[in-house]
Amino acid sequence: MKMTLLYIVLAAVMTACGSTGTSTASDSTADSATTTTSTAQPVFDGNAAYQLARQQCEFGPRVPATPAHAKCADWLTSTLEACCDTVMVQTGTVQTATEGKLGIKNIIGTINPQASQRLLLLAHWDTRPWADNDPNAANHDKPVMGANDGASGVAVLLQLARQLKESGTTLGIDIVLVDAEDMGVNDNEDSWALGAQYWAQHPHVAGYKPLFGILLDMVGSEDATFTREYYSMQYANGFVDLVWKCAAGSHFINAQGGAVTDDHIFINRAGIPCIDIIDMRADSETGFCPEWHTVDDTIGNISPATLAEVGQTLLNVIAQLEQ
Ligand code: 1BN
Ligand code: ZN
Repeated sequence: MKMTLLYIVLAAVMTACGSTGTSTASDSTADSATTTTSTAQPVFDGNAAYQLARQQCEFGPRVPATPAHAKCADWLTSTLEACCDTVMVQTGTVQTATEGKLGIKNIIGTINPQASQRLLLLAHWDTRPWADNDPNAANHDKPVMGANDGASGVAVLLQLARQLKESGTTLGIDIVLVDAEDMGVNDNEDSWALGAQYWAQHPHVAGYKPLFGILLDMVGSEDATFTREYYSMQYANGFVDLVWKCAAGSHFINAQGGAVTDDHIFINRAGIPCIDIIDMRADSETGFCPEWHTVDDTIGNISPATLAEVGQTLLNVIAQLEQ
């Protein structure tokens, strides 16, 4: 029965983004933040999203159990409160691989709580305590600023919520900002995505069952390549088709990409088909952008135009699911 509903939704929207003229064209300037559309579709504001990424970075690295993390949690909560119908902060305790037990906060904003057709949107808001991929070993114990790896996905979701408050939507939307994604260690899959694992075991609503989930991770680089991530295709290939059809620019590449142990793995295991829009690089040793887990993951490497492309893609997907 559940599969039938998903099939009907996908069948109804599969051809939609491609056939309704919502293909987009970027402004001619190189770092333009504004994406224009050929329909009456609302336009996502990449400059506003950039400011939201910058504001997160102004707290400093948002490493769990630090004052910057606590202050940013309060700011995220009040920022969501301004544009969601309800906001809750889910607190819990998780076991880390290297730091013992840790208190976490997942911050959850809900739009249209009464709607039965729902979309789950996720991004991690914490930042990694160690820049352990930095080319300079002296930086390996320093925290990562996480302008891309943390702030970028959150910024797009905050701006999206603002714009949906303005435009209205009939869809139910749940924005889950998950904590403690980035405290993992090599060769231990379960040491990553601790906030998402906690949420998957303790959903904020009993029996919660959205149509789909979309995770954003590292969506701010000027050179981003968003290929079809491996586990997203394993768990939710039809939805990957839809999202890439709704893609609002050339950073989205309709080809299979690499696999990543990210928050979406645990959401899928909990029975919610969830995809990951993540910048993966076929030509890099790590599989990610050069700033990944280095001290160079700073706001200077964030492009308003890339944020705009990702946000516009989400607006296009939402428009299709509304129909
Ligand atoms: C994504 C961004 N991830 C961490 N920061 C997930 C990940 C887990 C990436 C394990 C590589 C290995
Ligand atoms: Zn990371």
